Amino acid sequence: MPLETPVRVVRALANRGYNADREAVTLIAETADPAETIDRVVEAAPDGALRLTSDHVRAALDAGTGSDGTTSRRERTGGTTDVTDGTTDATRTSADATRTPADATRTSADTTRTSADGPRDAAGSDPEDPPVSSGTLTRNSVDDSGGSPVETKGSRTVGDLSLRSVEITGDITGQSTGTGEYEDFVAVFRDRYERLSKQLRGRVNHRPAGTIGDMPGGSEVATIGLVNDVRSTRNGHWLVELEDTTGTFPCLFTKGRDISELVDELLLDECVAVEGRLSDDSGIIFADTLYFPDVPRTYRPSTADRHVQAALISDVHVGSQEFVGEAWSRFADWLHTAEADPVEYLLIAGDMVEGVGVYPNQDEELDIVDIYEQYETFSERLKEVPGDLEIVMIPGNHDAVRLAEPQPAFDEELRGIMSAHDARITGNPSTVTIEGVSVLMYHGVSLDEVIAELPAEKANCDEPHRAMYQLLKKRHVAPQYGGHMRLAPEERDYLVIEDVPDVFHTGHVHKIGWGKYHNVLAVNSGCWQAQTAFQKSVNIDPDVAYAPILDLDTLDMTVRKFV
Ligand code: D5M
Ligand code: FE
Ligand code: ZN
Repeated sequence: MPLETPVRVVRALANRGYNADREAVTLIAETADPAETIDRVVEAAPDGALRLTSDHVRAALDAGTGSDGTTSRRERTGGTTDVTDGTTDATRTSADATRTPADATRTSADTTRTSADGPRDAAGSDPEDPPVSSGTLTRNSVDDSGGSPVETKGSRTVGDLSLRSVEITGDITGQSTGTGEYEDFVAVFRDRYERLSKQLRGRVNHRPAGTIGDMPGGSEVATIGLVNDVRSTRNGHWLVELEDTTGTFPCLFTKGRDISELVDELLLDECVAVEGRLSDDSGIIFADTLYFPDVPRTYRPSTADRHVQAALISDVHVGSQEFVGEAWSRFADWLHTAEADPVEYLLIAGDMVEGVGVYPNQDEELDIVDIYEQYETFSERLKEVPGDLEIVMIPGNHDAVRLAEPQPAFDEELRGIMSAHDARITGNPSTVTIEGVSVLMYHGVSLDEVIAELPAEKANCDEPHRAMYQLLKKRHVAPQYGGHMRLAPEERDYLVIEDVPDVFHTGHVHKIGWGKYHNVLAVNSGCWQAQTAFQKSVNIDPDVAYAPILDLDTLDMTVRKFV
């Protein structure tokens, strides 16, 4: 492997799951055999090190140890590296409340809006409960009647800061106990079962799987379990195996009945209940009803006591050649105008930076190759928005934290780089309660899986909010283990949606989509990265430079465009 240039060294390290500071890269590039040096440095690096320093390189060169040094990112980070504490100081004051806009006369190009009595979204909706309103930017279902271009006048006035409140719950940061061992997987699935089966227990009279076979043939019976297997039979029926803490039991969904269509919605490892009749030999349940933990239809979200708004964004991807810096500045400038006075909160659902070594050949499209420089530039970009904004950030799959979910928040070093706004930096997922409105923030890697596995009318990439409805229905942000989504087994399943949120905010798929599911507002927030070569090759057409603005007093949404 020719490794004569620092960029190649960065790429080779990234392939091993490491970042390195510039001096370390230079030291490696200057050795006689950089490939061999990388092997040695990787081998000698302390467990859990995310970034290699010049000290690591020197120590490895001095020790003269040699080995093959191949360690996957997953093995290396398997649940033991997060040590930071996500608690934030409630008494803080705004760092820079008196900023004035760089260019307050700019106008935002366009807006689209929805309201509670907006367009009815009939296609593919939950058959029992049509969503109240929903929208995507690519379909003509968007009601833009109230959304003529708005002139921006005057500059931002900061209101009474004492009215603000932000509370964070469900954050893994500093709580990680997992070691990646088999027992941890047993523990996390047991916790998932305990907490989700509790939500189903009131609805069915279930029996432990291990005892169902002892019941008389023909009995009415119910079972609650994690989906262990879904298989079609030779006759076109579906065999679904459910597992609880006592064993597994097969349930047959006969073809042609309404219930068999629900099998399409099942993902492995999600928790469901099945009710039906036991076969004569007590070996199988003929399923009559399938229950998901779901959100109660009667759910009534909380709202703020005053007119105040939050901007919901994600996928900024600073460091990518496709990062749309000018559009970002237009967004930041708009926030400095009087029109944006009610916007007091900014939520960022992951992928702050492009990262390094995330996808094959990603480095060919990097504008900034050093991960720390990427965060420094992101921090500069963030300084463009008003200093009084309350900012909440979670990491995504491009960020420099462990990839496996739940992801802990940025470590101390990265917090130091992004310290300007005194942002609340928390794990993925986290629930952020803003003036009484609970917002479940999750980056959204599992959406890829939900979209790939489910029929298009239930989940597709042009309507990401439909995939989010499925996660709400399953009461779990990433039900299926394996595939794209990597699970870090912890004592507790942080990915269970224990309490129904008022708002569910995700990103990752780079498409805007929003709508209400049983009165919960689901918002997927688009991106600030123009189409990449990879996205072009697979026909992903991202929604770039839109900012969903949420009214916290009504839970209505306005999507603002800064293209
Ligand atoms: O992901 C943005 C979207 O694009 C998300 O739906 C995954 C998909 N994506 C992007 N690049 C790749 C590669 N190389 N393989 C598979 N899927 C990909 P983001 O996390 O922002 O890159
Ligand atoms: Fe992204
Ligand atoms: Zn992502």
